[in-house]
Amino acid sequence: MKKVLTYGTYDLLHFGHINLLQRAKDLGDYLIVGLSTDEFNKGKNKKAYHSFENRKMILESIRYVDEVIPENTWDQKIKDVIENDIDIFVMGDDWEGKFDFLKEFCEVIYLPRTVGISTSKIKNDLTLVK
Ligand code: C2G
Repeated sequence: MKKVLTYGTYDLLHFGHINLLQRAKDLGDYLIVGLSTDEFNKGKNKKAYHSFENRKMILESIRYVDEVIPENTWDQKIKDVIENDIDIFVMGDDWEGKFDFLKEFCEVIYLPRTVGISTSKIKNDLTLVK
């Protein structure tokens, strides 16, 4: 069984997220998502609209996602790759090169981001709605 791992905040879920998850799952048989906790997001200067528990429940309902684990720190990835016996690590290419240190442990693939959508765009556009 080929296991795939990716990470993210996945707040205000949109089609860019789904495109990433679908392509990640297509690379293997089992997809694990490391979901950023609310605490970890503070370090990313991100404040998710939905709590970790609600973002986790939403992700777990997606057909491409097989398991969701918490992302608490930047440096848990090697441990996660080893402990979960991961074959392929996947991220959108806004992270191109940032996780190449994982190449020692698994394949690393950066997938093209979906253009024209992001959680911050959604938030911004909503402030413009009368
Ligand atoms: N993404 C995408 N296209 C978009 C928006 C997002 O492909 N239009 C991808 C991102 O590249 C990422 C995933 O969807 O792979 C989740 O995006 P975010 O929730 O914004 O994740 P991020 O805050 O980048 O967290 O340790 C890594 C971090 O946790 C990544």
